[in-house]
Amino acid sequence: MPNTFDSKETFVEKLKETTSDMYGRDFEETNTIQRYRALGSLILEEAGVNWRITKNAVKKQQAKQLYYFSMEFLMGRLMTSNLMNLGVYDVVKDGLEDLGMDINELEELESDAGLGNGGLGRLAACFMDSLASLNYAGNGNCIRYRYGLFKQEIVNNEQVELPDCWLKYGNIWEVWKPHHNARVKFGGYVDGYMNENGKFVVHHHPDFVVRAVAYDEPIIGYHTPTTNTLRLWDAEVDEESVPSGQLNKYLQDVSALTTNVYPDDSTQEGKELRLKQEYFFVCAGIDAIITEHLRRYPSLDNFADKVAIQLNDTHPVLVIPELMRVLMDEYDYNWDDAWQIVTNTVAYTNHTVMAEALEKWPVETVKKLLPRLYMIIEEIDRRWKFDVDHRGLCAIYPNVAIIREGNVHMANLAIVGSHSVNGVAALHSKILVDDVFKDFARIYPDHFNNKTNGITHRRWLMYSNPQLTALLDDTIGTDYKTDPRQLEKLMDYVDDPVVQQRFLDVKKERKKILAKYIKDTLDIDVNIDSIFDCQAKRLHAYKRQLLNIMHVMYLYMRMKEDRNFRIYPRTFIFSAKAAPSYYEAKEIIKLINIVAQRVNNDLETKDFLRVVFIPNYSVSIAEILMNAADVSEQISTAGKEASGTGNMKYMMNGALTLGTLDGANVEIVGQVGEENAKIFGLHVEDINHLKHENAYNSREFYNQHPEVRKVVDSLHNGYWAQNPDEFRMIYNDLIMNNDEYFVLADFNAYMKAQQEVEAMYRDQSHWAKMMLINIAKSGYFSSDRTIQEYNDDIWHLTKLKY
Ligand code: 26Y
Repeated sequence: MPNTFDSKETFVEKLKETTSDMYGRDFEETNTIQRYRALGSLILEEAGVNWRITKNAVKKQQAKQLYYFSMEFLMGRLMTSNLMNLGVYDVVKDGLEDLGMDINELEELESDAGLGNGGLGRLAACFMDSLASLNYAGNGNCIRYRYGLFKQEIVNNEQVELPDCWLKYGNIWEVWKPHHNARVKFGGYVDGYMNENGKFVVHHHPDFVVRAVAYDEPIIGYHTPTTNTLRLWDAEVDEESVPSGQLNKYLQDVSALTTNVYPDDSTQEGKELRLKQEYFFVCAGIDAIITEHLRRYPSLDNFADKVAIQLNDTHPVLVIPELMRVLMDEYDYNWDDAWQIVTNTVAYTNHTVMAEALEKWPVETVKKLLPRLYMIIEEIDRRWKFDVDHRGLCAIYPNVAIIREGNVHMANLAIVGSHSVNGVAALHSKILVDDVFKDFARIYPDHFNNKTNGITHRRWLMYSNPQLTALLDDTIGTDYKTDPRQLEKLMDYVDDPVVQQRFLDVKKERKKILAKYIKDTLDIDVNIDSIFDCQAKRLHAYKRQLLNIMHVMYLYMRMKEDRNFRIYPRTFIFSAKAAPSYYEAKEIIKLINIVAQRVNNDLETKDFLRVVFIPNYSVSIAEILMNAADVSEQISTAGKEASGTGNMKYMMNGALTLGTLDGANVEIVGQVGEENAKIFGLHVEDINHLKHENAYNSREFYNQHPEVRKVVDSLHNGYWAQNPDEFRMIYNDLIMNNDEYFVLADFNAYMKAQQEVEAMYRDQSHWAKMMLINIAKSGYFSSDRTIQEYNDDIWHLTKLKY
């Protein structure tokens, strides 16, 4: 029998039949949602074949597997990526056309899986794609949140949060696995006794027990059979554990565990629910790994040879005490042997140096919710203290303590319990070693390493930018698809005027697509011949969207004052969600929207200046925004952005980086050369110096710089809003609280850099050359390279063979 995707004819037949069978009506009578779901089931069926092949290969080759534990997976949509990775996109597209349907229509029906806040979650998704595409057995482990991060609308210039109902039409990729389940126990108390062998036998009497149930999604590699698994855990009732007379409360508590993504990537709040979520998916994930291991091998002695666990930041750090618990309490290991296994298995990635985002939990909370794990954490800490003392370093112990001043410091636990600690860009990793974790680095210099982030060039170039892909295929062939470093071949063409023009045309095509989206959703006309200047990322003070909008305010005010001052037409595009309780960030969103309204409606300036705030930033919006950009704004305070990954997506699609020497920007400039990016602003050393010497006074700075003063004053003198208190928080942060993120300090340098960008853009041929160089050098930032490095240095998996 021919396969579904062998030809468009077989596909059409199969789709009609499946749709009819699923919905019990003639195909012609079915609606698009039904057809979409039927298509999903066909793809899943196809993936299922490879899923089985992969699982058998893992078994037969006794392959070591990676488990990527992450609280967040920002997968976005999977239809296009799955069809293309399977190599059947054109068959489906043509078949649907024969049925009078447009594939885009079905692609658009899919909701983004927005199970995350931002960079860290999207990184996890890119890693999944690279692992499978490189033939490594790599599994994701997370929570099946019923609602993604909130949906953002802008009402009266302000952010409003609405639920993100991503499961509205179901999730066509998931397979419910009720037989994969685990009991997760919380609260209560622990007792125990010494058995005849002198071993302490532990009994946990929990007061809340839920059942974790697995939903698996196939992760389909690019043109290879390898199909890995992303496992999302749902919480269900445990029928035997309903406290008597408290059914409703119990049901609510179970449900709350998986209701939504904790919508915060900045502030540390003692939210018990988040800690429960963390333990929930850790406990279930470990249980499943152990069960699978024991199905394959006689004992857990070789666990660390067959399993690698990567912690995506500290959110899943409970893996360390949980694995200790299981090994000791359930499989009778002694402490030292268990500790060997745990530390050889686990590795930790840090994604932030912001003090407020380094997780710490009150001892009381941990004790109350996870009494047995707390005992183990205490013992880890006790032995760690002993170890540190033994090294003659008792003076530094307070800096490396796991439990200190009534809190459990999760990063410290992660470092002590891992064999590898990495940052996500060279500069960030250096800051970890020199500053944030310097005392640990003294003790364990070999544990620290860098793994500069990457992005999957399949989604972010090949699938989201087919125009550029076609042109690359034409110009340098297709090797770069499996070996992204081959993009470098484009260097032979950077001076070729014909090639330059064709690339400029592609960029214009992408700008048109974004302009149409802006028109359709916001009813704003933008000029595609203007410079598209984009900043899209979570809203956070350190990312300094404020610096960007203050510069826009400056340009507008200056054009209003001086008829002779006119800029090259520019469209400033913002997109950003703010954590719901992060008021300063929300005020900045309001400021951007108020400025946009004024500027876009001013007949005198609107041919030169447009400001657009695209609501509800998400993976799908990034897919049309990044590749339309001319200028990529990466303007964080130096030392604060661990890496950034948006910067890489822009670069790969030929935008110029306008940035500070922060995160991976440093490496982007390293690749393209200083003349092919625009770097400005204070360096980390400058900022450290200013801080240590107490040498920065933002008020003085404001007094001395008339341009800065004018913009700051406009925040409260009625220029933008009648209410003088509208932007009070922003004003206070800048002037009263000494401008923690050095916005004013970098303002003049930023303004000058922007002028230089404009001058460069005016020379289109030169601009095209820079754009080509950026694309040519972007291969380094493919997550295939990143994953290869993780594997070479940390995981040591062997590629699956078929
Ligand atoms: C503690 C908790 C509330 C929390 C939740 C989410 C803390 C942090 C986060 C998320 C952090 C995050 O997304 N970090 C970003 O990781 C990217 C991938 O490594 C980096 O590129 C980016 O610079 C960093 O901000």
